[in-house]
Amino acid sequence: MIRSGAAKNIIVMAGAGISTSAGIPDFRSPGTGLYANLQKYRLPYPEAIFTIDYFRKQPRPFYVLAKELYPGQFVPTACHFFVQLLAQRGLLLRHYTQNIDCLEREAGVEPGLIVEAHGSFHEAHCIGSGCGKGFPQDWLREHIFDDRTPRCDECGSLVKPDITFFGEGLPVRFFELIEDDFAACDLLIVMGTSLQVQPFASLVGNVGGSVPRLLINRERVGETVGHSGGFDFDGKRSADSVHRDALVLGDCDDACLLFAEKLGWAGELASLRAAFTVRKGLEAGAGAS
Ligand code: CNA
Ligand code: ZN
Repeated sequence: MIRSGAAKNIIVMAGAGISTSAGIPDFRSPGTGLYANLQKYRLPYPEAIFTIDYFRKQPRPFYVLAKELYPGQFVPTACHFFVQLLAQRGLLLRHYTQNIDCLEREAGVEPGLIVEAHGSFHEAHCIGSGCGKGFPQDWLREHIFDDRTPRCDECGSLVKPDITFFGEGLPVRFFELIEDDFAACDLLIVMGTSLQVQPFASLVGNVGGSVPRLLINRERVGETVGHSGGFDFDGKRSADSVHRDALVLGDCDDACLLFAEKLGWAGELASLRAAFTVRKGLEAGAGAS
């Protein structure tokens, strides 16, 4: 479809799995996922670390974790650069990510093409009722790296980066764009997500009824999301004419490298990765001097 020009409004939906090879653990992979490694924070239950009510009472575990995961310390993966290749060729309608690591920005994808569905570290606000004062990213970053809990200078309440916790609404931008984007989509690629978090997960059902959907993931997921909108890899629910779901079970970097090769883009993908390394090296050099 990409080669023939039939797909030119591609939406990518991504989750933590596209960043695990960068060294950022996902939530749910057994043994290596964040939830499996949160014992040291003595949480009442693992998801508490991203739950707004718990955060109001106990903000430290989140801030300790935020320091570990803070954007800028990791290198984008083959998946991120593959998305940037789609963008460079004018084929990317939008990249919807649940990730808060900003690695798609780091890979060069322009912010207008990205929807950070669960927010990001780019801005921060006071969560005191009736306050909501905004704070710049650098200020927040300094607090996180100095192990100081950020507090509002107006009302003394906690300041939290604008990442979406359980119990909070998604960013306005998400709701502003989904309707038109998914109506215009002609190929959906879903990578590295367990599709367990709503409303993100049910977006797979928002593309047109015959639009091809590809899942690249280590495990088979998304067959029951939404009412009838979930994947139908075996064609059990669909007539032959609309059987349009495909599954690549495995590592998403491997799959993106394979796709790049099949599309004749392998050289470009390698160049993007090399250019990133050079740029970071120059930045580090400039910082040191
Ligand atoms: P999840 O629930 O942890 O699922 C990750 C999925 O990716 C699982 O199905 C894994 O099998 C799969 N997976 C992991 N590594 C690979 C790989 N290399 N190749 C292919 N598949 C792989 O994570 P979701 O993103 O689905 O959950 C939504 C949460 C996770 C969002 O709210 C994120 O904010 C949150 N999160 C983000 C990050 C990040 O920003 N990098 C890290 C951890 C969690
Ligand atoms: Zn305040």
